[in-house]
Amino acid sequence: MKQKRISENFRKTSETEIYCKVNIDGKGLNKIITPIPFINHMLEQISKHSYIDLDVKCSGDVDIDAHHTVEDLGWCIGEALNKAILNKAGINRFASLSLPMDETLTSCSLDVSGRPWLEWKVILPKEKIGGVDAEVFQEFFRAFAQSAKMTIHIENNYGSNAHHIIESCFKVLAVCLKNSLTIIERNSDIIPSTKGVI
Ligand SMILES: [Mn+2]
Repeated sequence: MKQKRISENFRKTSETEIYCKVNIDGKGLNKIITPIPFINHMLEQISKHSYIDLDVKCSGDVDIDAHHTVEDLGWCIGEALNKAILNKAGINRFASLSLPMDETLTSCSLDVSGRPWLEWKVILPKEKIGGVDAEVFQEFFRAFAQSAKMTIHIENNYGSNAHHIIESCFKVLAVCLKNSLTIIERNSDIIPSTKGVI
């Protein structure tokens, strides 16, 4: 029987305490508990549109600001995902997509490369979104790319509503995760790299 693509992660620092569990071959079920409602809304998007089951329980020093909590969430979820991906045999590996959300269009290209990289071409037209400093969102994606060991390029092509712009970034990442991590059955024992390892 195939090994399940499930993992758990726990991380505790003086700033945050985070537990998360991912199941790549899930149904997009999630239970997200963080001190920041807008971030709950965004993490639910990741789970729902990637079909990755995601449990998150997080507390953090949000009395200072959301920075540590949001960044550490990105790190913790990315790390859990990297563990759950196993040896990457059979996965599509690459995904690229433009995702509309009303007036907004955002593109993501993703490579489950084993090499962390974030290109972030997103300008948010408000200083705060859902009560969170807009600059913190890039930290989430950077930390996620680092610990998930993925190459991720996200570009907001156009749009005017700040909520739509950032939500479309999370949604397009989710769909690219789904597409890149899907296993091609007929090639499920082949690692998609000429190096033989990723
Ligand atoms: Mn929304």
